[in-house]
Amino acid sequence: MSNRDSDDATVEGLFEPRGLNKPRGRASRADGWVGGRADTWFGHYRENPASRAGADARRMATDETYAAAVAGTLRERDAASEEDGDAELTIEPLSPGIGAIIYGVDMANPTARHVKRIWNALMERKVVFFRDQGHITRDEHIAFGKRFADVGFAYGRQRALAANNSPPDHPEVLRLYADEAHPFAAANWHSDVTWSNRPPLGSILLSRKSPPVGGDTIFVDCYALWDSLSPVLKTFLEGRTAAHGRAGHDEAEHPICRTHPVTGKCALYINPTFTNSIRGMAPADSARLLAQLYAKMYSTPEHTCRFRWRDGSVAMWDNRSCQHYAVSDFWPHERRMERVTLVDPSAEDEVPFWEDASGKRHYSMLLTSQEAIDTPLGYS
Ligand SMILES: O=C(O)CCC(=O)C(=O)O
Ligand SMILES: [Fe+2]
Repeated sequence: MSNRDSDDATVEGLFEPRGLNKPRGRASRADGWVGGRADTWFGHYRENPASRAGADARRMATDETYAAAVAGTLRERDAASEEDGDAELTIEPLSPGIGAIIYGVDMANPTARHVKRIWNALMERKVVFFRDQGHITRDEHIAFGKRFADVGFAYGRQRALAANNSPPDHPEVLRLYADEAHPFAAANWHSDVTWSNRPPLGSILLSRKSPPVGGDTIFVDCYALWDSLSPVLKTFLEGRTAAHGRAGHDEAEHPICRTHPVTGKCALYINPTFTNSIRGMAPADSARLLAQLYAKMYSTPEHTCRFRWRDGSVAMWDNRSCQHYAVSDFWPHERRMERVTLVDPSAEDEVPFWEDASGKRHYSMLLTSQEAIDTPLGYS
């Protein structure tokens, strides 16, 4: 693979076999701990500490002082995140890169300071969790969501779907209930509602009843997924779009590198649940590249955290920077979840976009009518 770092790689070149478990080049700090992976391909670059620090991996490999500074930053960050500096809250990372459990919050009565701190933690950690919130009512659940953004219907903007799984008096609440007679879990990797051009900003999922074992939810950091692609693949994908949804029904075209409206970072924004194809590629090439990307995205535990539910536990995720997967291993037990869905009050930020080097935003597009998107067929 001589053209590894050049800009002229062909699509075919991206898939040349690289051989299994062969050492490639000089191992360096910047390569982190990833070696000997059987699934390594050209698009797998580095699950490296640099990506977690937002640092320059190449410079780390050659500049020891710089690498030491990056190490210092990470040490400090991991230590600092254990304590908030605000005696009321404790923030405990669930993994180095994604997820944190926040203690000291009563969701029925959060202070303004709590709200600010939770929001900042959410932007940094992509998903945050709370324990022991089973006492909150549905109204309090909704009110908590309104402290951060607008609260939408069960799937965000789509009123038509709300009736399916919402209590009649609370169309904002989505019930995700499973038991022996009704097995159900969203056991597929996804970001919510990417068949719409206005997917939700995030969700706040509360466990009303958890199984005694199983039914965890896994989250993956989509910034890290983007960061750890090879430079050639990033260049190839940047500015490209993919179609999501069901053709002719509810379909939207989104940037593959989605710029986050708050952090400005790029998240890898495709998922095997809703994404159909990469625009501008032959169908076979698109299918192959998506398959390779998914293999990469969902086989990197370094970029994930896994949350074990208890009654009253809560997950609050940023739907723009992470994806999730509910593990369907808990049958025949009961698992009763209730979700409040956040939508972005800013019309400019709500629609996904990729921001190019000149600061211009390239927005997602509808592939069907707005009406079709807003009255979809329903997803089970
Ligand atoms: O049940 C879960 O853990 C997650 C369900 C889900 O995908 C969602 O609420 O968007
Ligand atoms: Fe979901």
